[in-house]
Amino acid sequence: MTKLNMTFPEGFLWGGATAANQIEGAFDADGKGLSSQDMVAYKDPYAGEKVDNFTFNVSSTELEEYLKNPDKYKFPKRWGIDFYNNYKEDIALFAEMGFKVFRMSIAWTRIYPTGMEDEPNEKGLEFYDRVFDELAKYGIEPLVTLSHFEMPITLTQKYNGWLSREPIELFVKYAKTVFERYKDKVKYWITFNEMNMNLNSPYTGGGILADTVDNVEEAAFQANHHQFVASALAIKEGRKISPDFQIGCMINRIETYAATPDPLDQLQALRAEQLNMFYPEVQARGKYPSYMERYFKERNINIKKLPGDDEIIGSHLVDFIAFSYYMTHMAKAGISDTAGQFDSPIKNPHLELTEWDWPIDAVGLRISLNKLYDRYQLPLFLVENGLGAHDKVEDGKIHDPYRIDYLRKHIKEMKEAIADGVEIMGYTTWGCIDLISCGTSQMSKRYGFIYVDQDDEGNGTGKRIRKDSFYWYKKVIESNGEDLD
Ligand code: BGP
Repeated sequence: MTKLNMTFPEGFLWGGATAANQIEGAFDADGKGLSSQDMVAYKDPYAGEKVDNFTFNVSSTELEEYLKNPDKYKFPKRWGIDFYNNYKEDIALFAEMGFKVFRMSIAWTRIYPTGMEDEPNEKGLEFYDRVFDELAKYGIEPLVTLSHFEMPITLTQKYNGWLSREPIELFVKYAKTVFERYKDKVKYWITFNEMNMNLNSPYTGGGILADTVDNVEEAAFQANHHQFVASALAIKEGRKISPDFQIGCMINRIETYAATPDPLDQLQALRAEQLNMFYPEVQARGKYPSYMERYFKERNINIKKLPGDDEIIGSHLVDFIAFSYYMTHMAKAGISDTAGQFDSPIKNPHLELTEWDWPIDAVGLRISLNKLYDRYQLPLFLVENGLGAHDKVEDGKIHDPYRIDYLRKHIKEMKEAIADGVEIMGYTTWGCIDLISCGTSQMSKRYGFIYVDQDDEGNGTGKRIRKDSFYWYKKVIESNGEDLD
């Protein structure tokens, strides 16, 4: 047998991933408007308050209350980890690890505070200029998400978010502004983060107040439809602005196994697979897959489309498929469809769970990489993967062998997939620096190589400390994935 190619390609983009609303803080600095994530209040899971670990929705009554009495609540995404003021130190640390790429997002509300202004906010634009220039100093490529689970809260109040068509035009205006401004500084873009998470959390993904609609699933898909059109139109504009742009779509990839060989369980798993693939089907192949017709009919879902929408969607396809990978699910006939949900009601006995009950499945990553590549034959970008854990500081050090172990196993499986023939552009671990959790708003759910001295309530010095995993990842990058010990 000839030797397998088990090495990462030259120029493989190693790095880390973040999102504006989970790191920046400075929520009202320099003209920034309020975003949907600025309105997510912290609920203390240790004080008996119910933390919605999986749906992270905000209701219309909560929103009204938060707007009326903001001082009564804590909103961790308003303070983040103060990347807004600390970006130089943080980027220097990424550079020390040898990052080739840094995934970040732009906060729409820094550029258009309510989404509706005619002119962008220059101060907001300048902030990202500074960040991109700082990255360039170290030769780090930015990978920029235009909308990572946030939009101006004004658009939720006025239009119930992406449920309406109006945000399409406003989003395209915003995309054009940043494409133009940063065309010489940014090459890699993602339009929307994890499109499939609208189903799980219509508020997070679509800015929708779920308690105000009758058919929540229909609303989530309607929002997705508007986002498909907006994404395609943004790609159209992007291509006019720079031929160098590489623009991708993104899903939260959840591999779903049938619980048993029972054909009905297999069918259930196929359904979950189809639903997960629905999004790249539309954005990479350019049309709604036929299997969704039955899905929609059976659930009384009517998607309102305008003439021309299908053509727009079909004419501006993505260059690559980005995805996050954290877990796998199990499917069993008769047990409600879990696809698109974060929570799986059936536990896989072969898998260990994280402290937040997320099943750990490195081999599932290889399976997912193969399936996505077989299906779309487009380069893949693994833009989120990582372990949320409680870290302890001992004598000023953080020993996190559990994180190293998790990442090592996933990187090994990525290597296997490369040997299988899969084309992978890069790997950005989630939360390369500790940040505010998307789902729970906790600081104590840490993913980083860099520890940030801050607690769930925002107290602490904010000091950055290199964890053991920091030195480990540095070696991984230096050796282009050869030294994983
Ligand atoms: C993904 C989101 C990220 C991120 C990650 C981990 O779904 O794109 O924003 O936070 O999940 O989730 P959590 O922060 O809830 O642990």
